[in-house]
Amino acid sequence: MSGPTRTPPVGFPLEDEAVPAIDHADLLLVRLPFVQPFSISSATWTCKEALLLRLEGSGVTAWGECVADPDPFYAPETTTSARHLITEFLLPLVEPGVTLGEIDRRFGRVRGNRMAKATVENALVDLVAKARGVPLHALLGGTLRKVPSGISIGLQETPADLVREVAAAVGKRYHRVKVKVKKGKDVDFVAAVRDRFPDLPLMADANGDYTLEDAPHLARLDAYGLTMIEQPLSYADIHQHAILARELKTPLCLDESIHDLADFEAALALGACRVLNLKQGRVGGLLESLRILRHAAERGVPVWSGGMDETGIGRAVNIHLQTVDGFTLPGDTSETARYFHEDLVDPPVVLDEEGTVDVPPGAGFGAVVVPERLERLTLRVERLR
Ligand code: OSB
Ligand code: MG
Repeated sequence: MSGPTRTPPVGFPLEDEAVPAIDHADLLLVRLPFVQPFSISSATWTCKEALLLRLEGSGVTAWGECVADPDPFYAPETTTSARHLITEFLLPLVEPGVTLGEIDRRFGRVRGNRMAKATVENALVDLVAKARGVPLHALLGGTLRKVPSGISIGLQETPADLVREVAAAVGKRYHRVKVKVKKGKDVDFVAAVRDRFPDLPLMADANGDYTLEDAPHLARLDAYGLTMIEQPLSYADIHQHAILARELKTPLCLDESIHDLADFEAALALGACRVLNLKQGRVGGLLESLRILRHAAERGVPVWSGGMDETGIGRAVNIHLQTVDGFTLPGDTSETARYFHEDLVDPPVVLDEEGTVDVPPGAGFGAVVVPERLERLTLRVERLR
């Protein structure tokens, strides 16, 4: 049996779904070259390297994508740590016939490692949905069939380069633009974008590059009408964000610091954030995301869906989740072509004339993994069961 858990059952229908029969479980490591390198304050990536969990059973094939990177430069978890957790601790807890709520309670005994947990949970939810022949959003109780778009633009060499990238995004009709900032690449860059696009919904993400001593400098960003500043301070901090929040007019949003509902409650209680970047792959998956969404909705706290440059598998999951009540702002939901020349799945995510994204039709996460591309982009396959 599992150990104690902090999260009691909360009555989402998803919790009562039973795990279908599983014939095979495989872990794949895939690598997709990026169209252009993506830089944040703490890392530069030239490709997306991701761990995928494939479950075959009940006549269907289901997938879960792990959002951990090969390196620990955004979050402590890595593809290698996730592989260890999945093979040694998480998958052994998965038994057919057991409900997803019970799996979630069992996973509660394993501390942290929420990216690894989300990988298994995502695959199980996809398996349940496909075995029943229903789309993911139906299991989640989502009502929207289109979700807003948003783009996260990586660090650029010069303000002029950034303005050019933002102009391209505006031309594509992205609903809001996020720009990455770091020390030495902040005020001038944001000012240049704001000067060219006075009314654009615009925000900045620092991925933890600043300290409290930078408060007066960060306060200069108040002049540019940003909707929020995301994770200005350490990936591990909540308390100092609460102090910084009192020094700034611009609302703070947390990303890295929030691993679960309890972290979110702590951040709200302290006044450390007024907005949440919810990445389902960072908080342990869809059930925890539903809990967080409900908590935020009850308190009127704005939430948007972040992204982790996912392949079409994780990207589709994020889109399905955004059909659920509680998301109040456009997220980092961008079209496939801005990341990859070629994705693992078809169809790609595209923006329509209104800059809106359709929820993929079909069972489970909806898009279909193309075998020939999967084979070409796979570095390693490992059969676990
Ligand atoms: O901080 O939100 C972040 C990508 C990788 C790691 C961290 C972050 C990001 C992004 C891009 O901002 C989100 C996306 O386009 O999927
Ligand atoms: Mg972020």
